[in-house]
Amino acid sequence: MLSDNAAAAPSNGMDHKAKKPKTAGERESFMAVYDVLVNDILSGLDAHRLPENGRQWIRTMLDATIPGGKMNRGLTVPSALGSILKRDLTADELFKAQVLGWCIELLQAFFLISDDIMDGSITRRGQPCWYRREGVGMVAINDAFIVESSIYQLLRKYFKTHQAYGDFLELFHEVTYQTELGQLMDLITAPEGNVDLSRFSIEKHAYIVEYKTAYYSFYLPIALAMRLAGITEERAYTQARNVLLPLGEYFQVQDDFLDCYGASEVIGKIGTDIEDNKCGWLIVQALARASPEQRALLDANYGQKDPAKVAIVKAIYRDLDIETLYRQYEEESYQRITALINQVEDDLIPREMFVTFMNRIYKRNL
Ligand code: GPP
Ligand code: MG
Ligand code: MG
Ligand code: MG
Repeated sequence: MLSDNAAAAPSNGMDHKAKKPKTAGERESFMAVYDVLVNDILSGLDAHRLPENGRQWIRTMLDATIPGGKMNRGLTVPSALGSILKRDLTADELFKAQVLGWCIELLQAFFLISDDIMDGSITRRGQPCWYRREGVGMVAINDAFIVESSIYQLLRKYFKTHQAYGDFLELFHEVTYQTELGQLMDLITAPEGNVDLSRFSIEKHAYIVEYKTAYYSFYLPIALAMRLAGITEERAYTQARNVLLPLGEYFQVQDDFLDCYGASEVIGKIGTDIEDNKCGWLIVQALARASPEQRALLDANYGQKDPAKVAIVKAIYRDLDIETLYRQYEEESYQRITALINQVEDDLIPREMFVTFMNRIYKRNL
C-alpha cells in the first residue's frame, strides 16, 4: 500500500524530512467524505426531477467508478494543506481539502471511464471496465460527462462564496483541457491498423505524458492546496510546476512499465499498450537501442491484437534488457527530482509536501 513506498525511499542526504505516510485513519476520514458528497450529488438531482431509475443508475455508476483506486491524488490535497499551514488542520479546513481531493478523484473517474473505452481496455481496479458492465455499453460516455459535471455541482455547493472559487474553477477547466490535449496526442500517435514506429520519439512521449497525466495528477492537487491556503504569488506556482511536471512524467513512465510488466491482479488492469500501438516509454527506449533486425521485427509485430506478435515485442524488450534500463531510470529520477525539490524556496512553499508526494509513488508496483 501507500506506506510501503515511503519505507522504500532511499536516504540520499535530503535535508528535509518526508512527512509520515498516510495512515489508515486518513483514508477512512477521506472515504467518509465520499458518502457525504454522493448524497449531495443525489440530492442535487431533486431540482432536475430525475426519475427514480435515473437516480439509481447514477448512484450505482458513481460507486462503481469513483472509489476503489489508490486515491493518491485526492489524499494529497489535505496532506499538502497541512504541510503549507505547518499545523493540524481545523475540521473545516480538513473537510474543504477533502472535498477538493474528491473533486480530483471525480475528474480521474471521468477520464478513466472515457480512456478505457478509447483504449479498448478490459479491466480497471480489478473489475470489468465500466463500459463493459452488463447493460452499460456506450451509456458510459454520458456517465463520464455526468461525473465531470458533478465536480462543478460540488465546487458550487462548497465554495461559491470562497475567495478562491474562481481559481478552483479555472484550475479544473485548465487541467481538463491540458489532459484532453495529451489524450489527443496519445491517440493520434497510435492509430489503429496503421503502425509507423518512426512517429514515436522520446520528445513525443514527453509531450504526451506531461499533458495527459502530469497536470491533473500532480500539479492539480498541490495547486488546489496552495489556493486553499491563500497563496497567490505566481512564482510559487511556477516553482511547484518545476517539480510536479517531472514527477508526473516519472509516474506515467511507471504506468507504461507496469502496463507490460505489472501483475494484473496487483495493478487491477490488463495492459493494452503494445496491442494499441501506444507511444509508451518501453517502445521508445527499445527503438533507440534496436539493431536493424530487431527494428524490422518491431515494425512487423507492434500495434496488433495478436498474442503471438505481442510476445515477439516482449521478447525484444527482454533481449534489450529494457527492464534494467527502467530500474536505472527509477533511481535516476529520484535523484533528479530530489535536486529539483531542493531548488524550491522553502519559505515560499514547503519542500516537504513534494517529498511526501514523491515517496508515495517511488518504486510503486500498482
Ligand atoms: C493515462 O493514460 C491518461 C489518462 C487516464 C487521461 C485520459 C484523458 C482523457 C481526456 C480521457 P493510460 O491510458 O496509460 O492510463 P491507464 O494505463 O490507466 O489506462
Ligand atoms: Mg488506458
Ligand atoms: Mg490511454
Ligand atoms: Mg497506461
